[in-house]
Amino acid sequence: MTKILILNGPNLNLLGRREPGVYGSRGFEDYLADLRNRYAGQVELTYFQSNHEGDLVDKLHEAGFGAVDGVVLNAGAYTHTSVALHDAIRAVEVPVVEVHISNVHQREPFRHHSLLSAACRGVICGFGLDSYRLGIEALTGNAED
Ligand code: CA2
Repeated sequence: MTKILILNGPNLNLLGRREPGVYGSRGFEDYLADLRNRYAGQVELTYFQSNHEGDLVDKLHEAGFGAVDGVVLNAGAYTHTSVALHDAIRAVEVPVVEVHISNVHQREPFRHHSLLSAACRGVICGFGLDSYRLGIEALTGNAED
């Protein structure tokens, strides 16, 4: 069974409770239950969220040397600031797909640049929570090269 870690960064614990116009009205744990049902028997999904940059780096290290087959990462605002996460993504041995719920390119200019994209296998943004499913599809080989 393919193992995938979904890693969420700062403030994503607030999904469904604030800013529904940008991020939708569903909490992540609720969506995760649907994803687990969808991939039952095929993909084992583990989930971790933190508001702390170092915790996200630690989790990438823990997962990224064979504990999982790939990582779907929404680093939240750290996407735009974190050299530490860039370095961690480069350091680990498993592919990391960067995802965003919103289309960051339609938003404020400071969201247009990602420090992580160059280190990631690919980037998916703007499809709401479905961005995570698309990230899983990419990692499980359902997306073509
Ligand atoms: O669109 C995305 O997924 C983002 O990664 C979300 C980040 C933002 O800083 C990125 O530029 C784009 C912010 C996540 C904050 O999530 C909230 C959820 C509910 C209420 C408030 C914030």
